Amino acid sequence: MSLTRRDFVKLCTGTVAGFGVSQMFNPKIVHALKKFVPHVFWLQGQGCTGCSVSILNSVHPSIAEVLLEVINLDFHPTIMGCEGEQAFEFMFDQAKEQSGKYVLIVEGSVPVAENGHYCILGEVGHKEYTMLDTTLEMAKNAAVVVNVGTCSAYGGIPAAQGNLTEAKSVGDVLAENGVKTPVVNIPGCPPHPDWMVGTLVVAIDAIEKHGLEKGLAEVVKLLDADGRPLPFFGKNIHDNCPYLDQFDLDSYSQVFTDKEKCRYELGCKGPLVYSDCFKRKWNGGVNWCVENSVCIGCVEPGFPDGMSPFYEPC
Ligand code: FSX
Ligand code: SF4
Ligand code: SF4
Repeated sequence: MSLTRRDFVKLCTGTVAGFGVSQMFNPKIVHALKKFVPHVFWLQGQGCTGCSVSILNSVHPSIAEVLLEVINLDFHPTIMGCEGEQAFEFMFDQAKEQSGKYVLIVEGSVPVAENGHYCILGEVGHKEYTMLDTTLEMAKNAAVVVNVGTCSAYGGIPAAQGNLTEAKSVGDVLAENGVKTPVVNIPGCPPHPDWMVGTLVVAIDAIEKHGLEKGLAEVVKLLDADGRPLPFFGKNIHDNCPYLDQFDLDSYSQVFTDKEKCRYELGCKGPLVYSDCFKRKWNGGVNWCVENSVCIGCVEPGFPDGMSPFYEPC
């Protein structure tokens, strides 16, 4: 089976015949991607590790397939066997070898107060590496920086009101320090595994077809003004919600257990939110936030402050 890039984009939106809608990356597609297996380094700053946990729940392809066939994951603080100085040195050595060709994935925001000392990732030869230092060092020679989760994409929870550590998004930190590497944001608190794996698959496919520079330019064309891949974040939740007819009838649930009516009066932020949760759903397609509770707008740049209070209408 051979798929065009258009098919891949359709696949992200769940419209290719023969593939399911949710958790739909068929292993055949992964097997079709053989030539370019990028080296990937995954940094974690201020976050809760939910983004890592979410990608570990990837169903199709399984996380084992992703790690063994799609990417070459050289550094991930939570799941790698190696640790400490040895792991950090390996990361820097590999990054030097793969300069300009590797993918830097960042989870969590970057605190810049006190010269970045609120978040120290490691140490080499008694030199401390803060999240700030490490992100800048690793981003400047990456082919692309992929921010997973709303914290790295937009600041998220660590950058919410209070923000004593001066947490910032990776994009802001790179821009303030003159690092011009292309940035892709995959928000969500946490992001859906399909959004992360799917973006990597689409990027690898584009690079295989067009080469590194042109392939990445193709990926950048798929992004919205907030750096999000449109195939996953191009549609408004409310406009596509199964409860829209209830909203139009002013028929609203007053309690979470009433699953027949629209959740607007319970605080649903669907009208303000762009993502494909209404169709993709979560946990292998079992359910999604609106079915059991409300959408709190976790993929939006203003989250959480701009979506608060969560349980009052917007
Ligand atoms: Fe943030 Fe990742 Fe929210 Fe958590 O660490 S996007 S706090 S779900 O998981 O960065
Ligand atoms: Fe669906 Fe929420 Fe919009 Fe109601 S307010 S239609 S539950 S997205
Ligand atoms: Fe986030 Fe809303 Fe999607 Fe739930 S439904 S994951 S709160 S964007």
